Amino acid sequence: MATVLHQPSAVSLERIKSVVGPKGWTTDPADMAPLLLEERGHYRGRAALLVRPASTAEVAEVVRICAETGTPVVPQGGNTGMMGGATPFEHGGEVLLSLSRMNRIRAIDPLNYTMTAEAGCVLANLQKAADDADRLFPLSLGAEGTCQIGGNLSTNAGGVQVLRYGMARDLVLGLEVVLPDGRVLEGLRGLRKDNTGYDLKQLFLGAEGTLGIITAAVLKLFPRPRENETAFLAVRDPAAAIELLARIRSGTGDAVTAFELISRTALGMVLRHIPGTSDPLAEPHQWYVLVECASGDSGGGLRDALERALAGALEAGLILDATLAASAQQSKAMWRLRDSITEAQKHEGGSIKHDVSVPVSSVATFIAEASTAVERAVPGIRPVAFGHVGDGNIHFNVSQPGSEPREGAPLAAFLARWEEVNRVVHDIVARMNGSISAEHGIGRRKVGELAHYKSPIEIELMQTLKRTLDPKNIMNPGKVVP
Ligand code: FAD
Ligand code: 2HG
Ligand code: ZN
Repeated sequence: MATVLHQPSAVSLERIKSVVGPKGWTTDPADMAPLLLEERGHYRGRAALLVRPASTAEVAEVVRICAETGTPVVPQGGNTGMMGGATPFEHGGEVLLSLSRMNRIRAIDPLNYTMTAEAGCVLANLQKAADDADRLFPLSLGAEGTCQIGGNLSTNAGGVQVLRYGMARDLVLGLEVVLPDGRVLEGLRGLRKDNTGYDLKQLFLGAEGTLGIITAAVLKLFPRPRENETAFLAVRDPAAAIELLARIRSGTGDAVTAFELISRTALGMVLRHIPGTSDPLAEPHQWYVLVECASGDSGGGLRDALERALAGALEAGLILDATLAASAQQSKAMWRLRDSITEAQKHEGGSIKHDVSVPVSSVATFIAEASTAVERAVPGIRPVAFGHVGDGNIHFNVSQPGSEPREGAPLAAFLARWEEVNRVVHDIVARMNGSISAEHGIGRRKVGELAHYKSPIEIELMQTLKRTLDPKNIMNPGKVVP
């Protein structure tokens, strides 16, 4: 845990309060409590002050005072991150800076296919605003009703449409950032071409608030699809799923926007714990795929192409059963099954997460090897494999043995094996030239793992960047950088 040399003085806190005014700060424990608790309750932090600036100028002035007084700052968006990056440490000497009041869409330029939004805009609101302008903002993830674009960019979020549109990083043309000394890097340009030296915005995308605070961004928009098709498929096994992906991609003219693998264990948990859900297929199967295709053409050709590709896959024995959504409502119900896995897994006792990626062609081997290895390490453990396998990204989250009580000492004993189980899985990932964090980042949770798996030169460069941009180490210290 990071230590703080001194608590911020009452004088510096008063200076910060006067910058944001009475609506912009609180020390009320009840107001602060939800923002001090990490998504799954694994970390509960403390903070000297919760500050909610309303403008870039206010963020800049708060950070300037923090730099001058050596007060650490933790930026926070929707607090849905999974690595503890947005939670202050327990020592209580940090200022928690929420971007939630900076929630204006500053501009939409339909002809430039761009939208300029402040960091605190909730992702779903940006999707809606783009849709209202007959455009698509494609970033999409289960937490989209809560997470904020500033958090999405700071974690370089992935989600379910990376296959077609890329990670959050790929959706940014310009960025406005408050640097750790309080100066503002003004880069809100909506240019597709700009080779004027280093692409500085890339430093802050995925930096999890350790190099500066993102206050606004120019985001890429796309044509709004006219036809969407969703199918829920039972597949023979993960290897068949990967073969199927290649077939559907070529059979539909590369119209696949999402391709999600779901194990029966994961679906079973959803059906058990999430009200109003039901099995979309008549018989249970071990492995499923949720696939989504989109086209700019509304002539119905996409459905025909998808059906043809699925018929071929059925004949080849890759698919065991299939259902295509007949309405937007049915598609939504299928997506609800997928998006509820994280929530459902919480009801099954402790779970140890692995957000990993391997080459798409190695997904099936990874799942097989990792399942065998964790079952050997912890007899009875339940691998819950699912996720964005179209990107080679597997959420390999292992649940406590079903026979154990899901609270008290057995729960604590299972979670105490977190690092040990991580090591078993991450060693396999490393052997396959994969990543130990495909999309959730490093935060506080994986700093040790990063130190273990990244090369010394990569760590050294990260440390050099951190020291250069944040010499006083006030910007989310103790996170990401070993
Ligand atoms: P927070 O949790 O508030 O912060 C995350 C990190 O970014 C912290 O380090 C914080 O300090 C920093 N930060 C936040 N805002 C700023 C800012 N303006 N400037 C600088 N630093 C900042 N993630 C995926 O990638 N793909 C998924 O499919 C996905 N699905 C999810 C589903 C569920 C149900 C849940 C609960 C989470 C999911 N996540 C997923 C994880 C999470 O939603 C993403 O990481 C998201 O991008 C975090 O956004 P946030 O606004 O909640 O950020
Ligand atoms: C998802 O894809 C998220 O649903 C969360 O990235 C995965 O629960 C998880 O680990
Ligand atoms: Zn995910």
